[in-house]
Amino acid sequence: MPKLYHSPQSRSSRVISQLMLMGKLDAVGVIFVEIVKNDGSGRRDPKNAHPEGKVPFLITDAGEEIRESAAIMMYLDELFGQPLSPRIGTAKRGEYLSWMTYYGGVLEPALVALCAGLDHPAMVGTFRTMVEVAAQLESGLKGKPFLLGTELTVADLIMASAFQWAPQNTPDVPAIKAWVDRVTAAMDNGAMEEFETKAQDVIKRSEPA
Ligand SMILES: N[C@@H](CCC(=O)N[C@@H](CS)C(=O)NCC(=O)O)C(=O)O
Repeated sequence: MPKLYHSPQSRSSRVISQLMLMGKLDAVGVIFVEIVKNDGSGRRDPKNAHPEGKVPFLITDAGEEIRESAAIMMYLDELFGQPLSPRIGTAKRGEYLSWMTYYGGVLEPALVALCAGLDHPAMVGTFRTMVEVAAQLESGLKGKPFLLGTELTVADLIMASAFQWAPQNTPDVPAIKAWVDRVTAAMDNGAMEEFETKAQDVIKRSEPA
């Protein structure tokens, strides 16, 4: 059984949402770990196998280590028969891969720069800003409910997660707001809340005295 290192209300939560949507949460061993938060609270958990103490982190049945949310989410989708992505080799797979890597390669840096109040020519030249990200999203969503068309995919889960955490950063574009709401509505939010509460309890109980 693959092992997933998870910390509640973090970037690994979207992997849990994905597993729930695929009905495969029981097929993965989830290990709850603490992480250091941006405000300095928390701690690096010695249980966490991630080389930098981050989450998510996945160890496959073959013992291979996978880091980065996009890689983990694509791996799990493929492992369980691709219920949440266009089949490999078919139309739209390229578009799917583009959004998956656009998330970590463009959206996250642009969003972090915005949150940090960073306006540097090297950052803008390399990644652009959330203004361009919003324009790309708006054009990508034109005439369709989800990024790839009528079906929700892992690309929607990872791209929308940025705005589910920090709704104040959602671009003020009706089509983007409606899409984030649609992705949220497709998720099992009740089960997710219950799972995160349980994870928090387990972590609290295992904290060093
Ligand atoms: N690019 C990575 C980022 C992972 C990441 O930074 N995760 C945060 C949780 S939201 C973390 O583990 N922080 C703990 C730390 O930086 O020590 C991914 O998407 O998987």
